[in-house]
Amino acid sequence: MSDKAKFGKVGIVMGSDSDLPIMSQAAKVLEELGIEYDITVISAHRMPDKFFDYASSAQEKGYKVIIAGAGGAAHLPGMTSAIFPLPVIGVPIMTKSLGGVDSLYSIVQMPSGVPVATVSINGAKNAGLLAAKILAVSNPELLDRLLEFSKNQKDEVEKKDSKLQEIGYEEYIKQMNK
Ligand code: RP5
Repeated sequence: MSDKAKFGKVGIVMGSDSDLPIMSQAAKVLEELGIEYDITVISAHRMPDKFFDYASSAQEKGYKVIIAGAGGAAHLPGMTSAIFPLPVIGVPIMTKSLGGVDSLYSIVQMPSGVPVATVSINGAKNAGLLAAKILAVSNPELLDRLLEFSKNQKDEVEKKDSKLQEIGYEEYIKQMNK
């Protein structure tokens, strides 16, 4: 077993390659934490047969969590949850016409009995972190990595505040806009 495989595999799936710039943020954070994943484009609407194969074979292929991103009439996460028995995290993708509220409502308003853990519009990084937290329930080593991740975030904010105290807000904003 590879080092990554020991935490369990995450599937990242999205409805279109236009979702990739956002969905890649989930991949990036899983990579940082050393979690095995794969990332794929499968449209529930444009290729329903292939989508069904993906969702119905996912558990036997070893996926423990699926992160599904889609925009507009975003049925991919909900339909994945209808078929795949383990946790599904939905990422509503921002849309040009309705700002992603269409995606958000399509994903978050699941009927009782078929849950999708929905993150914010374009919240793919948090989807990756949430998948990691789900896997960490039974993986103390992964939990340690998540604690380290949180500590690094805290250090970053503290560094920024020290700089603000040192140079003042006007200079800070000037430097931000450079
Ligand atoms: C959804 O339709 C996809 O998830 C994407 O967000 C949206 C638009 O797809 P494209 O027309 O860019 O392929 O299925």
